[in-house]
Amino acid sequence: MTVNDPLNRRHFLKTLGYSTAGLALLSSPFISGAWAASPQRLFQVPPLASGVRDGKNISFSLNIQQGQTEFLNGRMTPTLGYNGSYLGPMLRVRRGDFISIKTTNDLDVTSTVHWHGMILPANMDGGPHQMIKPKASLVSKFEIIQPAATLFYHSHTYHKTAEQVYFGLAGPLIIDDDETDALDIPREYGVDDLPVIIQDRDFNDDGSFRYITRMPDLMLGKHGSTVMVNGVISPLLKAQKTLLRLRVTNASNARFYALAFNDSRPFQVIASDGGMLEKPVTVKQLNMGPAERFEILVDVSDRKQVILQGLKGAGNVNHGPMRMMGLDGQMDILFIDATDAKPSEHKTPSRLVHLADWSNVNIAENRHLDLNMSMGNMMGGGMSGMMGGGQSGGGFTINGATMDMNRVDFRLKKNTYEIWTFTNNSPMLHPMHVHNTQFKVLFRNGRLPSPLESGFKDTVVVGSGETVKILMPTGPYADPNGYYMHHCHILEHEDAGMMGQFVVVD
Ligand SMILES: [Cu+2]
Repeated sequence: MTVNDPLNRRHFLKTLGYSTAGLALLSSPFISGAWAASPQRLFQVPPLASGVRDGKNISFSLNIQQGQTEFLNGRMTPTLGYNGSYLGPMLRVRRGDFISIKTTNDLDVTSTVHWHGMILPANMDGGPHQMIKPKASLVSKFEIIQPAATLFYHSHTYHKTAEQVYFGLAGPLIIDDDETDALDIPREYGVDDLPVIIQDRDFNDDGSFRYITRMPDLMLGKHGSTVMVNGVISPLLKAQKTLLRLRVTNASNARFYALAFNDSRPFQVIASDGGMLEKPVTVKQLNMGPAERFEILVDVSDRKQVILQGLKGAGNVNHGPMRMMGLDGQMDILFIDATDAKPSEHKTPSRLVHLADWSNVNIAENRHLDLNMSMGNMMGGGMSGMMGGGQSGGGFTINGATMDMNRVDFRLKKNTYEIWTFTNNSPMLHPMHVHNTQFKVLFRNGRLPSPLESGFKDTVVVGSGETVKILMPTGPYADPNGYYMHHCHILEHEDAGMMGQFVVVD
């Protein structure tokens, strides 16, 4: 169900107490304006987690729990969340902090919590080797040694990541630092500095989430026809300031977005996955794969009403036979009404931060990662084969293999740099994520990457037929028995085995 669906819109309006009799004549009875579709609910800011701070030590508690969430008026959706019924609180930390997070699993199934984008010891990474059994707790302790950035955390449970994230196990995390604090950009949380966590979902008639029901949900990863921001379907943000900093996180299982405003206004991209760019990049459209983050500045000083949309044709939705599956369509993601916005005290700076020059670093190792899918295995193994990955051969492979918890694919040396070359021989795009690092994209098909890929990244989209080279620091932590993951962040692909493991040694 989407807000663009006129029948549902009628339902929304009724539940809001509006008469729907003259609906066809009303451009937007919700607020004044000329929007073709109406937002149903207000934008929600994820609550800040109440950490206990003692100098540079800060501790948090997370509870993995089941709940019910009312996304649709009058219908409850069974969901999962951290410290709430759906998603999790904002964890806000500072470079130089020593953080300690105690996560308790109140579910009756095993789960994990992975710190996506964080440079940290392998045994604190929260991947499939750090399972939290039902009713058990796990403490993650690490130092924040990387620049200000918008990260996130989510379940990384072996073969269950996609399902657990879909039902709600993800949450936002912000790192602050002095360099970014010194910039003249919006930074008032919940006022002009806003997390925008984008997810797509499908609903059954009873309000429950519809998850995997057919082969394409596994092949392409689960796509939903309803889009949510911070757990609210296509919400309305009443802008308080005329310059907004949106920390956009694509926390969808599989959907790619081509973000643009409905009036095609330009906006500035100021940060990618791992932190600030050197200078803002002005765009009218921003493509995002699953797990990618971009911070954008949006000027709404014209005090108009605009819609952040996902344009048609993004990512894998038009892939071959999947074209007929109805996964594609324009989505109204976030409605922004700037009518009452107060003048911002900030403006878009011409320069942001200085990024270290890695052009002369020594390369300790070159590695090649061949991304592929094997149709034969997929057909033979069917749904269960793909779900099971591993033993059946699975469908999606890295260097011909699917994930094996007992196999180490790469052995990296700590405090070095490596070049990884991803070659995608499959017919789909894959957003490839590497744990414990923030890398730079060196080349895309032999060419320099776009300015949007000039900053720190932990996830890079590799299109069908593309070759992407990244330059990756291996980080300061060594542990021959601690496993980090590298994988496709289409979560159904990850669960189907498109994942490998590496260790970092002295
Ligand atoms: Cu993939």
